[in-house]
Amino acid sequence: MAHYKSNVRDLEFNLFEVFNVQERLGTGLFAEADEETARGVLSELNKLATGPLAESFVEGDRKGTTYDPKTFSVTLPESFKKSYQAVWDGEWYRIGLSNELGGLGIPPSVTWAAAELILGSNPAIFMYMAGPNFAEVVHRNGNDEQKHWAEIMIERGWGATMVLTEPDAGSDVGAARTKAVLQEDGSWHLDGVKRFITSADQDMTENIMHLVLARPEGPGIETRPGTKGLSLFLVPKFHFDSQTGELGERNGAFVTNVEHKMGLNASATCELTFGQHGTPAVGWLLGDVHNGIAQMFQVIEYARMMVGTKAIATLSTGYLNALDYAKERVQGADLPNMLNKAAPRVTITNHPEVRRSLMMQKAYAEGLRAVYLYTATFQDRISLGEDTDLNERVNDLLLPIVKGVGSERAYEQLTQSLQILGGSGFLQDYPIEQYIRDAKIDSLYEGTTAIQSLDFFFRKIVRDKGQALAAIAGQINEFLSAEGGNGRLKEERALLKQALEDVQGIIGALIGFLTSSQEDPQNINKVGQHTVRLLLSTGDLLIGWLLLRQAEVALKALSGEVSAKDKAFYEGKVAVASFFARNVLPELSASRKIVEAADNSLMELPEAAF
Ligand code: ST9
Ligand code: FAD
Repeated sequence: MAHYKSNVRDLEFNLFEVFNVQERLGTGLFAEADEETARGVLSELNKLATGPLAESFVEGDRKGTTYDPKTFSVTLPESFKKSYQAVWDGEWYRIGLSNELGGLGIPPSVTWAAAELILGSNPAIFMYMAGPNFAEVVHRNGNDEQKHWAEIMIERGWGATMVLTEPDAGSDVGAARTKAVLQEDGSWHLDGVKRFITSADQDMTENIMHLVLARPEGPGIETRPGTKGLSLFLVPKFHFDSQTGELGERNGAFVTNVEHKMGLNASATCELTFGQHGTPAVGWLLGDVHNGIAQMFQVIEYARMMVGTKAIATLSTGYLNALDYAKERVQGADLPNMLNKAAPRVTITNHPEVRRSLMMQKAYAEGLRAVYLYTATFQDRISLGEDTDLNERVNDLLLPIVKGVGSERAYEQLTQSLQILGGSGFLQDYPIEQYIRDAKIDSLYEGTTAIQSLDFFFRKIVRDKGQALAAIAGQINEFLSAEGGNGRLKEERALLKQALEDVQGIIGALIGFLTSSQEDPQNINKVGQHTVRLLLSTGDLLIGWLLLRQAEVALKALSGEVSAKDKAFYEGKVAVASFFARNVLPELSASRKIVEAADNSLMELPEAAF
């Protein structure tokens, strides 16, 4: 049986019972979609994800990609290509597109819920499907001719890449040296070596459009350092007819190496060399404007949401695989009978430590799912033009949480999923070891966790002057004062209130260090020691809050008639919210104390003492 265990019930619960996405269906850009359409998308895609897509997950890992240095080309296992074709033939790439480019007119929240199914089943497939989504960015920013190229990219099913990283420019994108030299005909010749480029070659699409950051050179062009001196160029693998898309000569962007990785082996991670193998690498400036980093961030924002959702999808299937195993595995007697050597042996779900671990996995898997879908509801509102300024700020604030917290907690909890299987978890007979290897990358690419945390504090809180943060704190306070849940969740609400105060306390302390750094510049290092702690603490606060919101909905449902299956589902919701509030939220008080007591001894220690 295929490895993937999806959770469509929980996706639908979030969409239609908690966030009430149906209220926006049938309006504006979503005029053509209703609840039935949305449920239909999830149900159809779920069949594909748990079947044909999941089937090549293992072979994609064990066989991986094959690189031929003579032809600079990458090939993929046949089974993997078959899975990719299945999702392409179903035209599922359309769900992420705007109506103008052939999208299905469903809201981002439903799109991301659907994306979870592919990302949990076979994430590399999703990544190879970047073409249409990246075409959307080309269309949004391009000149008229490039807008047509975007349509060609979608019609002809081309692949696409985002090309930033170089050996000496990883987190520090602004250190990039690849240059683009202006030619007389208005095109540019790129020269340089990029590394770690996802999907830079494959044998599934006839062409690949590389979206490349490079430093422009030419008459009248001022060379500027850092990210602001980078422009975005469109560099196709094959030249093509601008009108029809018919392929022409090979362009001079060649894959010169493919990395051997810990996981995600079906996804080709390539060194991409421009203009150094006898053929010029010809590119075109996107939109005829030198605004590369801002244009690339339109891709990055999408990709960061994707990476967080991928991590969370993997944690969810990891947890559900562990749960199934635990329900079957018989080992030892239960604790009250531990001294009775003749006591009946029980399934391991009867051991408190196994239960504790399973409940923690459930809390993070379901809590983080709620976080990314909550984030997507702001994207829904932006699409409908509702209070766009504030909703964009809130979406921006939440992205590093989806990406940074999603990836860190998923990896951490996946090791707990493996633990539930005992020694069997270490074997390739079960999918969890692959999940762990495949998910580790999520805290690294698209900006490491440290980078997410700096973005969160300096850009999304300080530069935003706390507007987005205040909007979310306002929603949490509203929840706290609403007194729902029939008085059942009183203690948990008190814990949530304390958690909110603790996160606000952490932020207050960090802002204090930042302010005092105007007098003593070293004080900013106190901030830098604790931004990851802040990011993770805010993630726990949001998870705690959203699980309690879910519990309130569940309690309401339980007060009426429900099927036996739904009864168990809703009881699980109440239990997991209460568990998280009691077992995790109190830890935020300790984090606050640690941050408030921060000093710079760590930074003053000589390197030799490490
Ligand atoms: C990578 C790819 O790792 C990994 C895999 C990709 C796979 C893609 C696949 C996609 C799949 C799609 C499939 C769809 C299928 C659909 C089917 C549906 C079912 N927000 O702070 P400053 C901008 S790629 C927005 O001074 P520094 C802004 O313009 C490599 N914009 O930065 C700003 O100007 P201003 C990823 C932001 O100190 C300007 O940058 N690499 C943001 O110069 C300068 O800002 C990384 O992510 C933001 N948050 O540079 C690098 N931040 O201020 C990580 C900045 O005027 N490093 N801007 O507005 C960083 O992010 C650094 O912080 C830095 C610092 C480079 C930005
Ligand atoms: P470094 O930047 O050298 O970081 C090393 C360590 O230092 C990290 O722990 C980091 O958090 C920390 N650090 C660095 N700077 C700071 C700072 N200012 N403050 C605090 N800590 C800091 N790139 C692309 O352009 N396109 C792709 O498609 C792509 N796909 C990838 C696929 C894979 C499998 C991999 C491994 C990478 C991919 N990347 C891609 C590159 C990826 O985005 C970078 O690896 C990532 O941004 C980190 O850069 P780095 O590896 O150079 O690490």
